[in-house]
Amino acid sequence: MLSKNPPVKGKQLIAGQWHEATATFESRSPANRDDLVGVFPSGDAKQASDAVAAAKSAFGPWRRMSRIHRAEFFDRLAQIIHREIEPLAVLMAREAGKNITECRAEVVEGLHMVQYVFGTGRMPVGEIVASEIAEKDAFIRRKPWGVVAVITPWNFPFAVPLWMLGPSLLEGNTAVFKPSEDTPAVGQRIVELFLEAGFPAGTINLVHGDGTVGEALVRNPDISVVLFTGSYDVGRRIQQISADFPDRIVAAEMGSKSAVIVCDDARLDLAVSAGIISAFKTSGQRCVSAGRLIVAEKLVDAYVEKFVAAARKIRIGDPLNAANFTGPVINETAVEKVTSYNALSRKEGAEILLEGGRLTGADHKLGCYLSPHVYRIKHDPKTRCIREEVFGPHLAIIPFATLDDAIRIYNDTDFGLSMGVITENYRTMRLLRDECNYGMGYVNLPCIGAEVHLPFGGVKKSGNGHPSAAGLVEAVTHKIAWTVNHGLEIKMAQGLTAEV
Ligand code: UN1
Repeated sequence: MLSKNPPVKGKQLIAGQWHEATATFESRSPANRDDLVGVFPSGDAKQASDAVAAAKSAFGPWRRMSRIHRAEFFDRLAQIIHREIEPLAVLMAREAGKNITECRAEVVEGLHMVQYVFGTGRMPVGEIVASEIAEKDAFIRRKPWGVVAVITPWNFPFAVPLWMLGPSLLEGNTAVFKPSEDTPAVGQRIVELFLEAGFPAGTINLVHGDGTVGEALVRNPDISVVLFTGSYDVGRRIQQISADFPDRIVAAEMGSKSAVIVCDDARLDLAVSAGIISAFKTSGQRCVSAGRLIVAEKLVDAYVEKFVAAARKIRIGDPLNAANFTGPVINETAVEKVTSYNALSRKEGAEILLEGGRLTGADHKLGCYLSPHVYRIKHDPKTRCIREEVFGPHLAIIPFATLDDAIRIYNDTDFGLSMGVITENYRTMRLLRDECNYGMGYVNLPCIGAEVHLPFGGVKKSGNGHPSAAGLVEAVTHKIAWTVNHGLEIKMAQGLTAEV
């Protein structure tokens, strides 16, 4: 599938001006390393600081604009995205290696946030609350923080940036966006669309590059909010650096070891589909992907048989062929990581049901293709392969005896992002809902597939509880109490005397 499209020429966008850089890096398709998607500037500390300065000077005029007018830029953006669904999806399939059907769905997911933000512009914002003093009106209002750093991953290179940029800009903040160095072309395209929609210069700035430029952004004292989705290690580092800035908000959505719990009354076919989609859609590279299926002992033999048969049939290949279920993993580092965890599972005593590994046939030899690795293993808290995030097609099936065991096993990781429960029993559903630690729970569904108007985020090492998507308004604004006296004399709350 060597592309005929010429490579994208990457640039930084600072204060509405495109800048080239001398130092560059390449973006190559994980489906075919000979396919050069583009060449991009490796940002440095100077560019990061110029971008923050541009966002800072655009902040005043932008926040003073009517909220409804800010929202109307998103209406124009929505119309542009509608027009661009197919080219954006094709670019994403090349650059991120996700199947074209998933890429289209992701563009639509980003569009949903833009539509949500536009609609929110005319919705009530803040609250009017009672005061102890009859003559006083009291309000809870929201203010934007200032400059937001948006640091995003390659696995959702379109939707996740829009989840973050949408609410940030609607509320009157300005942004510096650093897309993943694995998907800079999609990142740059997003910014081009914002410019076409007429967002004023400096409201959105773009810096390409690796962790060096990300770190320069995070160290900049003029950054008020960092919105981050990515690995636990990077998120933790952002939190540590940000501890020096007492009023800074870091909304970090990090790792996971999500799971689907298949109870003994589950409908088998539904449970198998939920497991396959949760574990292997996007080649297991969603932050919400299931690394574990926790299956009732009574059902596990029948489940394993059907599940493995279905997993064998998964079509892996060219992301631009809609008949394939999934594409490659993102890069060589991912191939190495997943294969080393596959080997670890064997070392840790797993019964291998489907041996995963690199695909090297004619259709796969130029890309980073991996087949699913599935094993059965007894729960043991010391087993690393069932506790650590792998981020690839690597799956443990863990039997459980009682619901208390299922809860214990589910909670026995450092993460808590997403959970699927397959049951027909409302008591079981409620027990697992309340006793497991996660941010997003699904019943008779896979543990992937969130919608933008719901909170998105997790607990423990999965994040600090600041939701992204629609709930992000909590991170990108701060609340103020605003109290107005309509009387001609001063009356104080709590009965405090006002006489002077
Ligand atoms: C992610 O993997 O970082 O819930 C985001 C889902 C998608 C978003 C995933 N809507 O699967």
